[in-house]
Amino acid sequence: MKWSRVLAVLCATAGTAAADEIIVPNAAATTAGSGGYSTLLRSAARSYQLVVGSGELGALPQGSRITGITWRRPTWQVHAAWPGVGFSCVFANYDITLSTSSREPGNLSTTYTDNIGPDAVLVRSGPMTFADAFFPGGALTPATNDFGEIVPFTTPYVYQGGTLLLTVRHDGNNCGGSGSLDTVSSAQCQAIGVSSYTQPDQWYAQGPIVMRLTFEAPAPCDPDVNCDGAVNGFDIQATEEAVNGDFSNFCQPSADLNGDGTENGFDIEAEEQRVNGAPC
Ligand SMILES: [Ca+2]
Ligand SMILES: [Ca+2]
Repeated sequence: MKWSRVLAVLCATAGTAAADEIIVPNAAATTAGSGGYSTLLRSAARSYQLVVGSGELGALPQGSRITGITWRRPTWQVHAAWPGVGFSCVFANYDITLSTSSREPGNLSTTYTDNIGPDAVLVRSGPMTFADAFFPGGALTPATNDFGEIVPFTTPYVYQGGTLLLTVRHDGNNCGGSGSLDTVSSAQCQAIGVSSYTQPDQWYAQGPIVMRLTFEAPAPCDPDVNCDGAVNGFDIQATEEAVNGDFSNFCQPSADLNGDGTENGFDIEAEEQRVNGAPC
């Protein structure tokens, strides 16, 4: 293997975005809840919204791509795994939207559409199957249950700082069973919901259901995008090529240099500015 090839491999490995996780509320990582809500796994239609203040999102770097979500069973009493080995619960429509929130925690509108910020992304929609021990059970407070399997997003949401708003709407499941999930309070979190898949108004208070988000942090900023040890016009050229699909001279995992979720001319512009001395 040529040395240049070794360098390229090392560079690529170092820059690969590893999946990371954040538990919200943060305290839930070490604190079991004292209750549970079945809104998200209810047999009948339900909708749910949770706003999270930036104070709970310190471990979610700006520019992170959120790629999945999961929750966990409560522990105020022992709950079995849900839906249980040999069982399967299918929701025909299980729609999850992430966005910023136009309202701070404590100030959500009871009309859920008023709370959704302009950057909303429908991160998944359509049928969702929960089968076997999707959400493990068996633990009792002060222990916590393991989080469930990850519900993957088909379109990631890029977090750009500030509040985060989760909106989940489903039309019920085919198994007739509801599964409750752990709740832990935080002054930075407020949840509301409604007993419908479609009703926009008159949402009422809910407990903040503990969630764990899976995300890919943005690659550390290094303007030497072709990994030749220098920062110059060749890096701009390599960025242009990468934006056009040719990554042969580009050693970072993504050409989304400005972290807006797409690879385009703005990333070439960002690289030009960095080569000319702009801070990363
Ligand atoms: Ca370079
Ligand atoms: Ca970009």
